[in-house]
Amino acid sequence: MRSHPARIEGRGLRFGVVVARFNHLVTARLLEGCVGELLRRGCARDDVHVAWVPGAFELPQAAERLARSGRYDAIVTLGAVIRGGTPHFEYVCSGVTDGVREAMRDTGVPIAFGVLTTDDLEQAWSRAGGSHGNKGEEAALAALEMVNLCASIEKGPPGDAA
Ligand code: INI
Repeated sequence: MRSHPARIEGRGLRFGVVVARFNHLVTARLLEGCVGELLRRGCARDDVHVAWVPGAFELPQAAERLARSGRYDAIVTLGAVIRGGTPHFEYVCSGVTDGVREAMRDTGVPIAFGVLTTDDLEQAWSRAGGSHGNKGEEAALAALEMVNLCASIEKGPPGDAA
């Protein structure tokens, strides 16, 4: 049996990061976490390109454009959808989750989902650098792992002669 290694290595890779301006105090912290993780893993600062969009609903379109440009090894989407008193929350949540999934499926480029969907602001804060970590960092790690896995799948697992 041979395994594809789970590698979290960013050297030489280029990332597009799309971040929603809505709830920007939260999303700025997700962005900080995401970029920090990419740099810690060896990415060059100039190889991380950030695009802001109005809200989470717009993330899929920008993510798809970045993916289709051919300039990036992976994309990270960052947003914070916080439940209000109306069904709007559900529409934005399903729009962004379906949209990001479809963009990844249609382009074949790894697109990490760093979008918080929480009942209140407190839950969002705790996941943007608080007691529940920083989901921006987690999304960066997922993107890094998927890029490396896709590359390994292309060339075969280590030691494979075929
Ligand atoms: N966008 C968010 O990113 N988070 C939210 O919590 C949110 N709420 O609650 O409405 C939100 N709405 C805006 C939406 O993403 C679009 O930008 C807007 O509908 C214009 O298309």
